[in-house]
Amino acid sequence: MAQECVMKYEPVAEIGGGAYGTVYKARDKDSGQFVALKSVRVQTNQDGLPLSTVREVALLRRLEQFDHPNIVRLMDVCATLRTDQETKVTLVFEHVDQDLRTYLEKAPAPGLPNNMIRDLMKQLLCGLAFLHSNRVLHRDLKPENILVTSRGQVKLADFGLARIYSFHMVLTPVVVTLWYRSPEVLLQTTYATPLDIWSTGCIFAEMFRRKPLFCGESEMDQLGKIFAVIGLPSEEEWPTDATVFRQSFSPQNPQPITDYVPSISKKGAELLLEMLTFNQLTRISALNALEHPFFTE
Ligand code: 0RS
Repeated sequence: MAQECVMKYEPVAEIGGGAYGTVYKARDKDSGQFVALKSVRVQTNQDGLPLSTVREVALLRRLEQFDHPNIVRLMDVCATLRTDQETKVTLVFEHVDQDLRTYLEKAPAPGLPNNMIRDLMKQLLCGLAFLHSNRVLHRDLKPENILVTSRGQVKLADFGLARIYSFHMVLTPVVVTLWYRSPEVLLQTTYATPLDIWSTGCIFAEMFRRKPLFCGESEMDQLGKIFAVIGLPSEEEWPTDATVFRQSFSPQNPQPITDYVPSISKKGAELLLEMLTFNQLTRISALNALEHPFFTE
């Protein structure tokens, strides 16, 4: 890692804050180019940075080698010693002007045309298939961290730093959105790549609706809102290691998804239901979703 590269950039504006710390828009003093700087504080000892941090940064750099069109570019990583117990790790990303949340809000009524949704979804799934094929989970996919360039290119941001974050997260309690969280995460059972497909399904629905599909205010409320649409899973489907009792929810049958996403096509509704499948083992994968007839209709 470069020892000191903060001097190379001058901050322009704060882009956002969250559990991870703060992201800044900055200007590269040499090239004049805009970048997005994300700093994370990590605990250090005599041996330097924790191995987990070194591994996560190494993984991000390995992914970078592929130059995937739907992943935000990681341009540089810097480490600055703050005290003998703390190091500031700064990740330097390419800067993208817009996030999907703003992009959807700006779309004139009646919302995004179908072919645009199809194109955005295809790119989102391409980026996700790439991460998953490298055994990387995004874990927190939402419209705020899906970036859209002025040419309509989708780029995934804010992934692959789960272990670096954990130090910072205990220090800065922030409200994290539950709206895109999968049932297996809400039930605190084992999870894997399908968790990102659930989030993608929620985002897919939101592209048509122009408002979120499941707006829960707590984990239980979020699960209740999900089951009100997909139905309460059967006794057999309920994970044996779930920390929440199935009896806590009232029995519900699956509702027609078109009641919630009226403007979706028939093929689109089929794909959406395959993404919003309770059982993570039968939920569609990113690669299979890309093969879905929705993309060729
Ligand atoms: C109203 C909540 C929203 O260029 C944006 C960028 C943007 C970036 C960028 C590049 C690489 C990140 C950002 C990044 C890194 C954590 C992140 C968390 C969320 C998003 C990006 C992250 N508020 C206003 C619009 N907004 C999101 C917040 C934007 C708008 C333009 N360009 N990020 N976020 N990594 N780590």
